[in-house]
Amino acid sequence: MSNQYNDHDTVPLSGYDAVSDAQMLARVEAVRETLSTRRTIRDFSDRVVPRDVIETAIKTAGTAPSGANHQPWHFTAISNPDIKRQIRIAAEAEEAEFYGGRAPDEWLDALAPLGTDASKPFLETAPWLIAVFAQKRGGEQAGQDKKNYYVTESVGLATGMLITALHSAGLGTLTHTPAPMNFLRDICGRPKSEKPFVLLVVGHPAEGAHVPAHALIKKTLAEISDFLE
Ligand code: IYR
Repeated sequence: MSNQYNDHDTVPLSGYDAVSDAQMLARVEAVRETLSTRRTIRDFSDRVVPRDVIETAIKTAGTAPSGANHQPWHFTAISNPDIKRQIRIAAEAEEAEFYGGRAPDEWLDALAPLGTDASKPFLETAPWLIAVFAQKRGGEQAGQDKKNYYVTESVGLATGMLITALHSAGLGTLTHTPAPMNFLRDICGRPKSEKPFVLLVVGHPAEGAHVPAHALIKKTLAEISDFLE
């Protein structure tokens, strides 16, 4: 092991202060309120976002739980206009095929209320794109080549935390998934062993941005949960 710990070493848990039931409820309600205003944004401002905000959001994502703590993710943050343009061109080519016949009617029907099409100008307008890659092999330390576990679950959890961090900072995001996304691996110079997971578009919402009204409607607590007490 090349870290400072031996196998089975433990350290005292920190970061969990004793919290009353009332405080707990107030805290979780505050988080619910913050996250309930998150909307998927497709209309971005070109306002510059400082790199250290993006770095801190990625660091936050990097604290996500993962199979055997292998942290099977890589984040490529792109603000370079030439690279954003390359990504837009490649994504729009995929989307043109998708909307032009590859997608089954049922899928296109499901997307109709969103009003999306093959045009993706936000890939150039937004100040940052974050390409998230999933690593089939890796390990607890960078540069290792061991089998990773629960890769999709782990990268999904990290991406959720990334979106949460960016929203908490006041930024808008779009979880963009042109399919297939292999072009991202080539443009970002990532190895074949990594699978593009999602392309996150990040920036301030454009002034006067609109979002689909129907997506405000969320399933109720009773519809998404049950309690076996
Ligand atoms: N990737 C396409 C299509 C698309 C698919 C789903 I599922 C969405 O929720 C939204 C869009 C696009 O980005 O337009």
